[in-house]
Amino acid sequence: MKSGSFMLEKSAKIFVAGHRGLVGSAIVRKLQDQGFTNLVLRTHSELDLTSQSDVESFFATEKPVYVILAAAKVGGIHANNTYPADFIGVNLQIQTNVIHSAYTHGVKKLLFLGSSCIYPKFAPQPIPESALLTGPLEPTNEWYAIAKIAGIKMCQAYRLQHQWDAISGMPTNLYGQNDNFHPENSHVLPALMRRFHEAKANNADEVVVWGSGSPLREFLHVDDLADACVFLMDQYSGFEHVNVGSGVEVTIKELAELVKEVVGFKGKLVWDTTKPDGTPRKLMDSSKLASLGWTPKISLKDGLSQTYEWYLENVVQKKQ
Ligand code: GFB
Repeated sequence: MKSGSFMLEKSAKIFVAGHRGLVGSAIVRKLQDQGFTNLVLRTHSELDLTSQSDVESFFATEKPVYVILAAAKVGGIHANNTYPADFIGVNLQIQTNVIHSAYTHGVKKLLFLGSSCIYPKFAPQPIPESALLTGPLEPTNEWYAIAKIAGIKMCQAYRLQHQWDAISGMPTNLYGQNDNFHPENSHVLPALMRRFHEAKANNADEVVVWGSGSPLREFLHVDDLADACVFLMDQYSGFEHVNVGSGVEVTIKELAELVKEVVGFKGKLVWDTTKPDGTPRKLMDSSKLASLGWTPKISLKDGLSQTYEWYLENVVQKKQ
């Protein structure tokens, strides 16, 4: 199957798994903006994706035509390190159930989403798709990474054996509305946004930031990722997974300064070096996606401001 051989019909029944999360909710917004009218959505309490029998009967009854698999157990460096069993077990269950049932029940095409942590800790930078399985993983997130690698391989195996159109997209570190702002278990960007906001509200003098500040991270706004997902569903039908990055990386120190500025906190930063740094750098090589014709649009500065506005309206005001 070649790239560009596919066009999504606006009335096609599309199951977006994980539609309440950061990624799934952005994909739903994007599909609705683009005029897709037949989305199938299930909350966690309506459909437990870790249950093989529930997922089987959902597919048998609903018979979606396309699937975007954005449901996953996700979290930042601390959560990954603290709940390794959940990160490998829940993710393997969800993706195995959804991919297998989607194939069995005649889904035309499935998009599986992973993460940049699938790559070796010391992969060449920027990281090309071909770096997969070329070296040891970063220990703080190897459980999650192994699950995601299994998902990519499952899509590839079903394509090889059954000529089934399952593709994989590997986003870099994401942020945006509907993110998890938990103080310990979230990713760095929402964690810092909340900490700076609360420090400002409480007139605190300082904010604690984890690690050394030197790791580099690439950040992509989730609305850009959602746009890339629809693009891939529409345009790409290849064997290899596709990196989805912004090409823009900052040190954690630079990120902390940027978030501090957006929030308007005037105090100082204190570095807690007892906390892990994780991978030193993970900049995606997204040239394959660029060569297919997709590039991101939202700058980190704009994305941060939008996310803070959303946080103020949807998290802070709702608590009051
Ligand atoms: O975002 P984060 O948790 O994920 O951490 P990873 C990125 C960097 O920010 C690390 C530092 O160097 C952290 O030490 N950091 C500083 C903080 N302050 C904080 C804080 O308050 N909270 C957090 N969370 N970090 C995750 C993986 O790795 O990235 C997942 O564990 C997934 O599996 C995800 O792949 C995209 O980029 O290190």
